[in-house]
Amino acid sequence: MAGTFRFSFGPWNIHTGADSFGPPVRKPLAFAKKLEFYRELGFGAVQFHDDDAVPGLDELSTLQAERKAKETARLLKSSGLAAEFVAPRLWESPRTVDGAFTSNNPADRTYARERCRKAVEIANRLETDLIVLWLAREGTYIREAKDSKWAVERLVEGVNRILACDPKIRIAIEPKPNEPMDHAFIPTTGHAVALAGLTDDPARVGVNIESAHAILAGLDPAEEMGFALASRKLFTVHLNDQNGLKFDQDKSFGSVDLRRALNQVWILDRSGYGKNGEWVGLDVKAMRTQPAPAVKHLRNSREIFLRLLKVSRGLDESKIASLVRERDYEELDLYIMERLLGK
Ligand code: XLS
Ligand code: MG
Repeated sequence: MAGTFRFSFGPWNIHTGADSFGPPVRKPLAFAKKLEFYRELGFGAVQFHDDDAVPGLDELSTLQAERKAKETARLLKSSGLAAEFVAPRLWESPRTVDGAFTSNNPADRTYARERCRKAVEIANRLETDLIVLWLAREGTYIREAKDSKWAVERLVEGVNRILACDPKIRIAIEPKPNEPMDHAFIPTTGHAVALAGLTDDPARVGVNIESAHAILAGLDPAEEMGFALASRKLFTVHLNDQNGLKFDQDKSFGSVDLRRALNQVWILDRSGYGKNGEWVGLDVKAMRTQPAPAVKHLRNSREIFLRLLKVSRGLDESKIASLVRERDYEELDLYIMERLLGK
């Protein structure tokens, strides 16, 4: 069954090029300016952090936050764009320095739950039912700092509180094995799917699979997607690429390993991804060398996806089926490589 593909990205993907070793190299763009690129580049939805939609969220009253969320919703509508999800930013505040849901300080855990409640409010204003939880600081620098059983129980509690905020809200947990933490409590799709099963309403808890995060866990993104699809838990994706086990590079989709990218496109397409409204989300960063406004990484990623979709839809399924029946995987190996080489 062929999929339906609409694309989204977050405003943080148009960025100043600052990294841990150097200051910004491009002027920051206002959110409204960034929105102008979406339609032009062929994207239909915006991914949000809670404070992308409501800047300075922690310092605002409920009324002020509500007003700002409504203003962002109006801007989105006038740009002809949808909101894909809202992700509470649980990794920058000093109150999340030791984690959010799993902080050893109960006051920090209360802050995290409150921040998630606000994110649900914002999601309602932006007319999306999806919350993405990247559990950035839910992990340890040293094992002895936290009991991992206790930590998982706190994560279940945190997810249950979000589910209780609104019966329509769904949650996509975004697993990542490390960075910023030394070890994360939910490093892979399997952990995220198992965590969903521990919550009060498992059907409303799924995953957001990021290509680079699967690769950093030494796993294959397409295989992670297969597991999530079989579990009916693939609520969204963050497509990008990664060149080996190092910091999270968020490279353009397919720019390191085209065959690994083909397999992601192929499994999404043959499983009918998108038919229930799922978006093809990107999470990609421009090279520091790029002059402003630096959006070609978004254009490239979408373009590579669409070209690989043509390749996957052009594959001779009956030829593949007979090579699989004969177990002639060497022949199949060459066949796939020839398709990628445009033979
Ligand atoms: C990490 C996350 C992050 C977004 C969403 O890869 O996707 O980039 O902030 O939380
Ligand atoms: Mg991501």
